[in-house]
Amino acid sequence: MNKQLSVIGVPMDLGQMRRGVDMGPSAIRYAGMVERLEQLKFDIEDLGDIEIPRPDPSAADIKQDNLRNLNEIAEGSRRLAKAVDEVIENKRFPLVLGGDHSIAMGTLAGVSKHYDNLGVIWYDAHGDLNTADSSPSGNIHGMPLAVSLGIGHEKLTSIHDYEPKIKPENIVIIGARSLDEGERVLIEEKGIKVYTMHEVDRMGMTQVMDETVSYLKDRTDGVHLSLDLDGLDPNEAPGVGTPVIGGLSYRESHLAMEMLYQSGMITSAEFVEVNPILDEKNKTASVAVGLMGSLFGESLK
Ligand code: HAR
Ligand code: MN
Ligand code: MN
Ligand code: MN
Repeated sequence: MNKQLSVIGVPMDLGQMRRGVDMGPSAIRYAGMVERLEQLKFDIEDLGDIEIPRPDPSAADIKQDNLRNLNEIAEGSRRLAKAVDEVIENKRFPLVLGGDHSIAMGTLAGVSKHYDNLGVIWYDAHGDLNTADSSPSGNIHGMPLAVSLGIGHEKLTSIHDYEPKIKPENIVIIGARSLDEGERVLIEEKGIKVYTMHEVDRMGMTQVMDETVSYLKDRTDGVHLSLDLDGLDPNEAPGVGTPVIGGLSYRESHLAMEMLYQSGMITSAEFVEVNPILDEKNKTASVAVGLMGSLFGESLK
């Protein structure tokens, strides 16, 4: 694994309605991320936070075309893509801290141009495969995976001047338990690999990760982990804006991260949707840092 790591915070809260998720990067840092990773002998540089434009309260287009804050999110994503691109250019591993999940459009835009076949592990209660037409909310954090496939508003799909960012056959979704009708259609149509909670319950996380790793190993030349903390159960990760009961446990997630470390395949990562205002004593940020420890090679031996 690349031991040179660059951290980028993205205080983005415009992709959804709950305020506070813009403080996610601070909460994760406060939970001891840098110290934890330095113990694992990483060379860490913290690049600080990307500046996110604030919406003009007088503007009429705050929710234009069922795409709330479209222009500000597109601009923030462009800035993030540029920063992530530079990190990889400098041969370092980008670790991105959210912020709501809309930031994945920018992260993937910066990452994917460096690979012919970027794999994506989408660890999430949701599919984030909506478009303006299928979205029940107009919230862009429910759309970044579709956008990265080149499906959605042109202002989003064209971020960083190329599209699509990823191919459907290079995606694995893990932990899904809240999929909208349009998302199910897209999953079926595009043949996207999904391990819902049903599969996790039946097969166990060991088999889910074994299959995920061998599936991606053959077809990809790099793998991005996009981990939405709401993939975990709200009992263990309560500080998220859209909690869904019946989620992955901390232990399952910890095991998944360890198996990804052992696979050696992860080349970039992001941890998103930590909202300290909705949290209990920074529990969710601490869970995120714990999972980073496992992903980056902590072991008991
Ligand atoms: N699917 C719903 C929507 O599009 C809820 C999306 C919630 N999204 C996240 N990201 N928290 O996974 O509005
Ligand atoms: Mn998500
Ligand atoms: Mn989610
Ligand atoms: Mn362990």
